[in-house]
Amino acid sequence: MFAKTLLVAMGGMALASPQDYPPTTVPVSTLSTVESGVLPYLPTQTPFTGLETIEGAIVYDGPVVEGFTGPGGNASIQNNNPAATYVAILPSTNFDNPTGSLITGSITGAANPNGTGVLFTVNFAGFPSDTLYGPFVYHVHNLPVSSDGNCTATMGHLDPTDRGEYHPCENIAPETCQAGDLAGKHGNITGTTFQVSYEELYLSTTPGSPYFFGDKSVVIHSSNTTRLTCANFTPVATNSTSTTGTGTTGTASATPSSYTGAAVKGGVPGMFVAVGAVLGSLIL
Ligand SMILES: [Cu+2]
Repeated sequence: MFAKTLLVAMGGMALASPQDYPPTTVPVSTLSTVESGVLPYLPTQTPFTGLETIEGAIVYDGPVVEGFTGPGGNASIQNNNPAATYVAILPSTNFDNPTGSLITGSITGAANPNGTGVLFTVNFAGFPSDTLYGPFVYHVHNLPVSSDGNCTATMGHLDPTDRGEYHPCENIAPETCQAGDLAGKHGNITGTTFQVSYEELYLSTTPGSPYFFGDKSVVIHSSNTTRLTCANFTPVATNSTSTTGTGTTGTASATPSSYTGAAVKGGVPGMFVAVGAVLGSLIL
């Protein structure tokens, strides 16, 4: 409720520019894994100044800074990934989507047979107007979706190098991006259906690795950072040969198809559009 209230409130005010971010006059501090990707540096004041967040994410785009990394430096290429496949199947009810268009589909990540990186297959459908609500982006988030389907519970992006998301990811230098920023590295979602496959070098199928995605979640956002829908990655049976992302093989199961009482679910289409227009393109 707080996040949504903040979002609505911001629609009616001028957006101030961050003044001192990233901070240059204080020692860099690394946040915990759960919080990394929300704010890459500890704020020096409470409440934060010049830095707004919605649903745990920075909402202002900073400038592109070539080669910018967090205190953890570049992400490392993930070698020796064990054979494993994980799929996240979107639930039949979207978490917070007032657009009237149900987003469905799945994303599958399988260890590259050569052990380096992960091969992802994305099959999403049902996106509403890109003009009104896009561009849509998606990320691997730090925590699983809660049992009630609440996408906010997934916190920020998987970000083992604590890069943060104030400065946009440069897709020509994916090692500098947040490991979980799949849209930043491989492209935003375009069109009503979205099907793409790619090799992602900076995620791991090794449980316990800071780059491991198999126990985490995927979140799809609209342009104003709203978390439209989300799903947990779950393991696909190791004897399965399917990596097509159809979500019909193996032992994978979808997150609960229905839920009630999501804490920040709400909003109306008119408000959604108005706020989205004000906020413009944002980093989620
Ligand atoms: Cu996200």
